[in-house]
Amino acid sequence: MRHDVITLREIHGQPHVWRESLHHLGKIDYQRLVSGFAPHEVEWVFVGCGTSYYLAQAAASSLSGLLGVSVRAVPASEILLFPSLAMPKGAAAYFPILISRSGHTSEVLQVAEALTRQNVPFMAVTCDGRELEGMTPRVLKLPVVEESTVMTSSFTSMLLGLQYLAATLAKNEAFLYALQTLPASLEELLEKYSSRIEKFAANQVEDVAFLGQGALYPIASETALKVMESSSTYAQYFHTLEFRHGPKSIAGPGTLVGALISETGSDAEVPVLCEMKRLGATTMAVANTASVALRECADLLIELNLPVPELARLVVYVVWGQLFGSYYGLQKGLNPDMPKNLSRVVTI
Ligand code: F1P
Repeated sequence: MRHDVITLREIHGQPHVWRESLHHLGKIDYQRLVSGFAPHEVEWVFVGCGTSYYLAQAAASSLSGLLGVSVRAVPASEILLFPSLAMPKGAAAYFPILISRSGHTSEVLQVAEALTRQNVPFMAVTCDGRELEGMTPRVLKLPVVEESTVMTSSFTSMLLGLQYLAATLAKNEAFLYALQTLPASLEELLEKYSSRIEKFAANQVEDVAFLGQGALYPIASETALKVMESSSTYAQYFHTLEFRHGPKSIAGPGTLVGALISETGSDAEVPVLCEMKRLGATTMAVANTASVALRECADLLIELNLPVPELARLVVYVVWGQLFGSYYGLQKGLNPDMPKNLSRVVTI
């Protein structure tokens, strides 16, 4: 692993960061954070930009799956430009959760200001804090110091934080215990697969698509974003079975199709990847356990073997796309620590 590349160091440092974060999360009073806004009584709206928007989607799926409540996730810009679409019953009918690693992103701060003007309480989830943490008493701040422009350990740690909150409200001790096992599991998986991904990144590709269903759809979205940001390669993301409905026309030699295979939907998802393999695409798969068919269809297979609930695997699924994006960027002669056109925070 290239120790001179900060982004790679931080990706490989996630087991340690997760341990620190989980220790911190064990000391928080979640009832105070959400007091007056029980998710069975008020619809929560997760809000973010870029990676933090995909985090918002993954957090919404987690809350919905753990508590059986309806939740929504929107980009901050939608609340600013189309508030009646984003929150049709009016902001006061919702509990907004504003997610921002930096706490400095202009669109998120503008949403915070608008909610404050309307006297609508909201929660902030952040790493750096900055202005956002000073705009509400309800702050979930993760002990993550991340230098890289692109978000990696900040994404996984804030998602762990929101899953920890949801599982606490659900009194789901088994899920909380499962989260505690992830740092050690990731350490072993990084040892096993990191160099394989570095070798796999030597494949030259033109078109890239990552696929996922259910709570893995935002993880596929974030995976594609990591490839775009870290290697300046255009990558798309789709619900797995949606790929057949038109986008598969891109499939062929020179295409990389990556599938994040769920446990629930694997019987339907694996055939999609095998179909793309038959069309000549290069294929990559992340699965918890692989069927014979998947082993035959995946040029690179990352098998997790995690004995934890499916939702508790989300943070582990995203790591391989984080690595692929950086390794592929290096392969193209780029520097993942200085991604083209990007800054660590978007201010407008
Ligand atoms: C959001 C964001 C990131 C993106 C880049 C610029 O930041 O758009 O998603 O990867 O780092 O900032 P934040 O609001 O979470 O700080």
